[in-house]
Amino acid sequence: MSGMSQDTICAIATPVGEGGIGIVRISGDKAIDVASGLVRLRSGQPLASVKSHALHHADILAASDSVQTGDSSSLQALDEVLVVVMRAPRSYTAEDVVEIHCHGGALVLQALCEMLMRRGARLAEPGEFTKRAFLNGRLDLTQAEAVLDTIRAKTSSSLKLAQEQLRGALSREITRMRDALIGMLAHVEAAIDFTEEDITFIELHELEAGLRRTRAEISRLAESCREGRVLREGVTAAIVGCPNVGKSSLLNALLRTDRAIVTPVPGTTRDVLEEVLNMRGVPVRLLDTAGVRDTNDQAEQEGVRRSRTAMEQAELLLIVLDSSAPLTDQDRTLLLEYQDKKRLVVINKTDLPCRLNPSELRAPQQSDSNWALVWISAQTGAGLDELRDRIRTMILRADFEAGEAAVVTRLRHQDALVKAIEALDGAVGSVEARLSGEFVAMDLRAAIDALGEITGAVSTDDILDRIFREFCIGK
Ligand SMILES: Nc1nc2c(ncn2[C@@H]2O[C@H](COP(=O)(O)OP(=O)(O)OP(=O)(O)O)[C@@H](O)[C@H]2O)c(=O)[nH]1
Ligand SMILES: [Mg+2]
Repeated sequence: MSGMSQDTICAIATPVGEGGIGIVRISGDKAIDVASGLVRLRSGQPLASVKSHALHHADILAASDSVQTGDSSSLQALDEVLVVVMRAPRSYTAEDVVEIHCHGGALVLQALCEMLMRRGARLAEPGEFTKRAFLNGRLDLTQAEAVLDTIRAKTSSSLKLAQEQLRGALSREITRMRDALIGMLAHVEAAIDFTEEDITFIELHELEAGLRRTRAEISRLAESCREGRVLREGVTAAIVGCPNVGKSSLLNALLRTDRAIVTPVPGTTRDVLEEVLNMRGVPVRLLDTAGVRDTNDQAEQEGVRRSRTAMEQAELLLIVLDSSAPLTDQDRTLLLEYQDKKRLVVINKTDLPCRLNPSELRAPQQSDSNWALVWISAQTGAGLDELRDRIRTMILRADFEAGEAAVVTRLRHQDALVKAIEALDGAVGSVEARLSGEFVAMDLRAAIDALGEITGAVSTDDILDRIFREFCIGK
């Protein structure tokens, strides 16, 4: 991998399709050289001598390959552009970078990239610009991941979290804990070398306290992973219930559009409909499903089967009941299912006279935080604000605020933290058992490496490939 970073790479950095501007990005030792054959500055200056980090007005000249006269009359203007040169190390990749800002159209950008490749650049792999930024020490791995999270953020809370991480909040925390462990390892190793009397009691005592303190800090950070992932990835919530209770009406009311078909005929919805919405800062993937009932209609049977699949996928079920009718056996069955999931019972149609007996709707346990009940009218909008609040509190800890403390947002981070915790447990065990310092040192090293994997202080090609594969080309 490191050999490849000698290559000069290029890619279209903006989305495909029509746009006001489209940007082609070139990075590497030969970036300026590769670009200068195609870019003719209006000022007449050669590209190699222009001021760094400034925009220059230019034309892209497309030469047919056979014409090598260098005579500008045989060259054709491909587009009028702005060019910026960012000399190493003050660029995103810390290499020489040239960005060419064209008019945004697929053809121009494609043609430009092809010409750059003919002049010796190579098409960048997904995430390769960011990977170079990492390999050249501009970003650590958590920051590289935060670049992707910023691009993908769906709510302002997820964006805030990504920005905190990009500014290094998580790396600082990890590095601080890792440094503490490295300090302890140095003491243990010194004691091993100084063999005649092994480690003294007071040192052991301090060591054990230090190990326990760092273990507690790591475990607190690991606990933030659920919240972090909810904000980064969102959660899936399925709207389920018997036919005609108002599931599709609820989806429409939450989205404030007529997304789903609503009719007074039971069995209207067949396919699962999916929409993402921002629920008080949490991205929620909302699934509207077919009403569950026994039916002979084949299409409806398939719809019910899909509802089941949606219920299994979802972390949260919004179980909709119709308050204007008594509970049905089907309702009762549904209320008893999926007790391992978070369940919010939504009693709809409160604008109509109530014929439902609420005493039948006891929570499995009154204190269960995975169960709640709200009364709403999808038609008038009554109770929808409370519903939104409930959804948020069911999926995020009440006191959780993005950007207050370092937060872990990926399973990759959490897996590494768990590895570190297990290693520290081993180290504490060895200290307690008064085993040789070698054992303590071995576990300490494992914990230090696990933390290092998060920031990239310790990394393998395999880890890097997995991370950067998720990126798009041009980032
Ligand atoms: N009065 C009143 N009627 C409602 C309310 N919500 C839905 N309805 C009506 O109930 C009927 C069924 O609504 P839908 O949203 O299609 O119900 P559904 O649960 O999606 O039904 P299926 O897709 O057939 O399972 C429609 O006539 C709606 O107008 C409400 O809050 N109040
Ligand atoms: Mg429906």
